[in-house]
Amino acid sequence: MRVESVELYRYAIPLLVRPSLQGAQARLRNGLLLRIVSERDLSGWGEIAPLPGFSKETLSEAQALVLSEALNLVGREVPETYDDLSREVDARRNRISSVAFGIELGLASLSAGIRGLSLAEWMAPSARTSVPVSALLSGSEEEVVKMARARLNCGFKTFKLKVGRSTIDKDLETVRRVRDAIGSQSVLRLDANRAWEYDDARRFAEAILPFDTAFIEEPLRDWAQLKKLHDETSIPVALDETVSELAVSGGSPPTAEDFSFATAAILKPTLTGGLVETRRWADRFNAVGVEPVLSSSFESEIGLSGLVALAAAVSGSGWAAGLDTLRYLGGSVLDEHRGAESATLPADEIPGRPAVNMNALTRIL
Ligand code: OSB
Ligand code: MG
Repeated sequence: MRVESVELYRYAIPLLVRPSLQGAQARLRNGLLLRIVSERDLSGWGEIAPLPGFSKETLSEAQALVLSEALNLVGREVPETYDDLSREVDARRNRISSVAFGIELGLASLSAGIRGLSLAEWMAPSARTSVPVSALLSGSEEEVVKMARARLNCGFKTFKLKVGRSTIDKDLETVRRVRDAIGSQSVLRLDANRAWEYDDARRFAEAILPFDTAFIEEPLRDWAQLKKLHDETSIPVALDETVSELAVSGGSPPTAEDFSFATAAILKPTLTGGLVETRRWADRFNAVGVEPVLSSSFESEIGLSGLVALAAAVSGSGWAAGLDTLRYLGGSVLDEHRGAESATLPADEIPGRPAVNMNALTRIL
């Protein structure tokens, strides 16, 4: 089956959260949707949405590359299997992360749809059929405590709280109140987005030990001190920004093995080289005992469907994925906003014709 045509659309949706202190100040989430159409009028959708403050590339850089690459797809054979896609990726190593993700997702969805398979099953026959999601808590102390209770009542069992945006003492009080709200049976994760110098991180790490946190993402401004912090305090740490940096840096950067002291590695395919490369990172981390945790970069429903599938394909142990982000978008690219409140996302849907709201999009190709 060959690719007959490609279409490219732009969206802009209000973003209701600030992903990091240093990062995006933007109030709009801007991105591109790619539709790859094959013979028999079947299609696969992909999403290209660099996240300002986290992505290396800008949206206009990504757009220029997608325009040329998308036109190259026309007339080409749709990859039959995941291994075919993986070989194609090897043949073009120079792609930028968000573009790799979007094109691979479009091709993978098209191929899965042609074969009547869910995207997760197309990627891995042993994939799970649904993915548990971690509730993302962001906002003022009162807001996150209220949100934690509401999410607990929706069935969420894992919670991730952003820290490092206030004083350490205020953060500690928020952690205490959130732990109190979710009870001792829930899993609590923290994310500091590299907020602290070593001494502050160490003080925080020692003070939160009684709250039984599963891990803290990126407590330190300098990743090179993570192991020392872990060794001195025994706090479980997770990598996030560090993985994205490794994934897009040249030369001979540290490898997954250098981080075997970590509990988890947060993997965001829009930032870590696309679907195929991210799955390789998941395998590398799994091999050294670091749990891969798939996570979103505030993509729309189209990108999120790919993240759910990849999470279902790689996370054998069933840890919750960081995919509770639709709720922070003040709009949708689909006719109706759906699934934003559920603690588990289905991974067994066959990619068909997503109900994309064409009125919300601007066509550029
Ligand atoms: O810091 O983990 C982050 C999304 C975009 C950019 C950075 C981050 C995030 C998330 C995603 O927090 C949600 C999650 O991981 O639960
Ligand atoms: Mg993080």
